[in-house]
Amino acid sequence: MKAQLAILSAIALLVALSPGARAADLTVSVRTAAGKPVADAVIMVYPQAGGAPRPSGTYRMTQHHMMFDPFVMVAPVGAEVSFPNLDTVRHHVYSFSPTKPFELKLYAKGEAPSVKMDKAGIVALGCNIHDAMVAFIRVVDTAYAAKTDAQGKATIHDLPGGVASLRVWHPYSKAKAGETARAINLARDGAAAEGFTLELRAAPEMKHY
Ligand SMILES: [Cu+2]
Repeated sequence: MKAQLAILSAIALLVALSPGARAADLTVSVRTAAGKPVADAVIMVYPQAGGAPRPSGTYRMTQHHMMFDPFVMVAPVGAEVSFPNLDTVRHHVYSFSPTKPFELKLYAKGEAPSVKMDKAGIVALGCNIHDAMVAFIRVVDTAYAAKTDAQGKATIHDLPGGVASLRVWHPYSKAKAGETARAINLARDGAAAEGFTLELRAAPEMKHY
């Protein structure tokens, strides 16, 4: 009898502690007050249950037609980001951001120097030669991050259930440090949705974070 009880309470404990065999999907939509979809907003979820990012795949910030592509990149801490130059002109990529100050001195087409993003934060990019070239790398310390598409939407899959902090960052958001946050409580499975309204400033001249 005692053994049976022990087994039963062990099972109850396991069920209570289980992060859930299934997980939640969260879709976040971001709009301006006027209802316009906001692309390139970075959605970050920090579940109380944790989850650290692992760099995988390739992270490429190309220079093409005198522009950076993508405009906003989400990269996990530890990611090695390459900066391939696809233009016939030379570029000189730099960042003054405290998250990762660096400089890639003038380099030509076909070259692709890389930089390791070793801490979380914002890395604003510029080109010494072409002032109009601007882009951002948001280095994240959560496994659950994505950026919104042209419809202003991003879906983050396989989130553990429970309490989490949901953060939204956009390079031109008027919020403090460009970031808005709220606490959410995710069901153990199924789909959840959240919406944010951001006030954006007009794409400014190069701003150094
Ligand atoms: Cu350039």
